[in-house]
Amino acid sequence: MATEAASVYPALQDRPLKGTICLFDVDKTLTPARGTVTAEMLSILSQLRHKCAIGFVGGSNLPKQQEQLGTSSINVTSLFDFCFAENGLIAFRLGEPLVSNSFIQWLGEEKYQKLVNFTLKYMGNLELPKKRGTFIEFRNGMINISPIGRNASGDERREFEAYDKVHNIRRDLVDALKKEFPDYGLSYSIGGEISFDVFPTGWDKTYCLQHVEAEKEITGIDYKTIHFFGDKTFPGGNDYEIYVDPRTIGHSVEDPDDTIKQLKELFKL
Ligand code: M1P
Repeated sequence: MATEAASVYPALQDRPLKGTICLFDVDKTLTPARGTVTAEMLSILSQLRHKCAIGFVGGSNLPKQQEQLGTSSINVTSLFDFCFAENGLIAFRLGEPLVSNSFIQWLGEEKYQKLVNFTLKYMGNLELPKKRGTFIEFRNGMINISPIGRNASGDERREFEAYDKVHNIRRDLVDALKKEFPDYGLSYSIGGEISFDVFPTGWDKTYCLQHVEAEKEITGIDYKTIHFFGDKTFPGGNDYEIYVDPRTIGHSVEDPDDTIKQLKELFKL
């Protein structure tokens, strides 16, 4: 179904800006934080897709991107040429899955359990205004750690985020993990409101660029112009590495309205 939907667009090699691709972060770039995409944004993306290739690269896993960008009848993988969930560890090209990579295989069970046990003990000693459930989410390419728990409601999320700004709960836990496991080769990224991601160093959003570069071998398209749009482009933000990567042209956005504004100016939409 996803491949059928993609067929209403010109083939990648027939787009007017053939060597250009636009990659987008999801939260606060295409949608409000953990919110859903607007019809206006979908329309702009569709217009852009007639000119060049488009893709998203999000830290979250694919089910969340499906919730935020797709609908019950529209598969998110049909809306973009390239879909990169978990920074590209889970990837789709024209609706078809690409090779994925595994955090647990990379780290190994023994080290993983040490990391989990340390984290759960640390969080067990925290006093917070509220705690909910799912404190560690095990994903394919990373783990996501949340001191309040991923089951927090919208209001509870905002309350935690405000509390964290004052008490630095996430920053201190990241520091403790770095100190405890200095030789694990892991990176820590505070990309959202209530959690942070943990993944092997190098498996940040630049990971997805290898799939973009591989297009040379598939259709011969050399994506020489790779635009990236994201809101967390500052050092420490989860868009930083790809934003400053020499292979991309980085665009920092305030929110989805700003993304639309910048796209209209850049591509005359
Ligand atoms: O896309 C940014 C982040 O979105 C979520 O963060 P939070 O739940 O803390 O707002 C998570 O899915 C996280 O993995 C992701 O990096």
